[in-house]
Parts: sequence; C-alpha cells; structure tokens
Amino acid sequence: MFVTETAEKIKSMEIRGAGRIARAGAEALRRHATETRAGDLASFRREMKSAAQVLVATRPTAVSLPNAVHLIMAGLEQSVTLDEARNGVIVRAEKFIHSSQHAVEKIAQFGARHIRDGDTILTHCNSEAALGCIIEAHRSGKEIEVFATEVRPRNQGLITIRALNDAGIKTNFIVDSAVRSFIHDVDLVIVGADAVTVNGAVVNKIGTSQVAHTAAEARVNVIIAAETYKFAPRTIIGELIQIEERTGSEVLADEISRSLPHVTVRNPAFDVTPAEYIDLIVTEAGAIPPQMAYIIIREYLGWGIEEFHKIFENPAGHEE
Ligand code: RUB
Repeated sequence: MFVTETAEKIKSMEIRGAGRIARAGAEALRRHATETRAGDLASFRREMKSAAQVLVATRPTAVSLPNAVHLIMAGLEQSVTLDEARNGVIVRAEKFIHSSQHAVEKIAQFGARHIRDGDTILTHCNSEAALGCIIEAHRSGKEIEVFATEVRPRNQGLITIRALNDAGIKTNFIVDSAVRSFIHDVDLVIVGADAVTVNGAVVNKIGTSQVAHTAAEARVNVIIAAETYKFAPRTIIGELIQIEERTGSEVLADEISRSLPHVTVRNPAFDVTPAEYIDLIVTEAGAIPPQMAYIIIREYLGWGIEEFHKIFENPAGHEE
C-alpha cells in the first residue's frame, strides 16, 4: 500500500527534508483517495483518516507534514457524496504539491536578493529552500562562495555540497564543529526550517542553534528560508514542537555501544533557535522579522484561535 510505503520511507529518511516530507505525504493521500476500494462515504472517511494518522506519526518535528495533511483533509467532513469527498482530497493534495513547489521557487527569488555580489554564505543541513536562495543568487550572476557543514550524524551536508558543486558554486566543506573557526569569513548564514513557532523561534537540524549563536556573536546575519506551511499553528495554544530523538546507532555503532554499558548515546535530530538570533524569515509571502510569525499563522495558514475552538469541540474531526 502506497501510504505505508511512503510512511516507511519518511521514517527511514529515504524521503527527508520538511518540504519533501510534506509533498510525499500529500501525494500518498492523493494516491490513497484514488485507489481505495472504499464503497461508501463513511468507509472512505475512515480510511482517509487512518492513512492521515499513519503519515503524521512518521516523524514528529516537521510541522509541514501535519499542516499539509490538515489542509488536504479539511472539507472531508462536509462532503456529502463519496465522489465529492474523493475529488476534494485529490484536488487539495494536487493544489498543495503545486503551491509548495511554487513557494520554494518564490523563496529562492526573494532570498537571493538578500545575497550580495561577493558574499560568502554558510549553510547547515540540506534545505531545498535555503539552497534555492543560494543557487538563485549564483544563477543571477553574483560571485558567491559557500561554507557547508557536514551535519553529523546523517551527513546531509553531502547532499548539499553535491547540489552546490553541480551548480558550479565554489564551496568549502567543513565539520560541524569548525563553524566558529570560519565565521569571520562568512557574510550571511542561510538555513531552512522544520517548524517556526508563534514567538518566531525556528526548529531546524541539530546544530542550527549553535550556528546561529556563533553568527550572532560575530554580528553575521541569519536568514531562515521557510515556506508558510512550516509555521506551527498549535504553538498559539501553547503546544510545544516535539524534538525527534533518533536511535543512538546513528551516532555510535551498536557493537561499541554494547561494550560501553555506562554510556548512553543521545541523538536529538533538531534544535530550537530563539528569535533573537534570527534576522529575517523569508517566506513565499515575503520576508518577515521572526516576531511576525503569528501573522503568517493567522493570514496564510488560516489557523486562528477560532480554529482551535473548533478542534477542541470536535477533536475526532481533526486527527492530526
Ligand atoms: C532536514 C532539515 C532541513 C529542513 C528544511 O532534516 O533540518 O533544514 O527540513 O528543509 P532531516 P527544506 O534531514 O532530518 O529531514 O527546506 O528542504 O524543507
């Protein structure tokens, strides 16, 4: 079944990165709506809800996934026929995938304008939104150079340096702990986001907050490239973003771990960068200071306080 397959790929990180995860989830819901043998509206709704639950349960941190699922599942309760419900899911999923791709392109254009000719940019992890800004600046003729971190333990930096190399951008590959040694050679930090909270804090790959702290100390600007569906509506009501902690075997081989019974490997996959270390968040709706996160949640995701009242009155209708 396509939903289970997609969920497995997201869990194992064969599909990774907040934007890609969200689009893969949307595509899985679209395929499921198309292929399900549910013969009536009630069983279709049930099937779609359990598919949504399976997808959302894969990785807990990137809110792009539950946001996408929420957008696609919205309206399912109001549909009165099976066909209407099925078409609704398919249309909303296609719309999400299309607008998500468009958002990344828009961010690349906006973000590139913040990069000056001659700038050296540091990026951490592998973000298609952040890379889009860098590659677009290069494409528009600016002479730039990049520092890209390795990103222990899953080495997403390798994907980043391949993309930069393919684009013909002069790139320095450094271990994560070398950021402070090179920060004075850097003019600008650009990274992506898995979640942006209502107070403008950004959740991104582990190590991002160290990078941002180092940049703040050196008076180097930090830009976050994040689509509006990375903003976390439920932080309005005090819900915290769950930081995924992955298996220790990603950091230390099991046979070594077994020989060290007093040692526990801790492997959080993400961390939180406070708004004070962030200069700008570039979204497809324009660049905002982090303090304006609430506006994005309200205006672009349409999840205001009223929405939460509805959720609390009817929790069954909102399974994500
Ligand atoms: C990926 C990561 C990326 C964000 C943004 O973590 O932290 O910076 O998801 O990426 P992981 P994008 O590799 O654990 O999924 O801009 O591509 O959505």
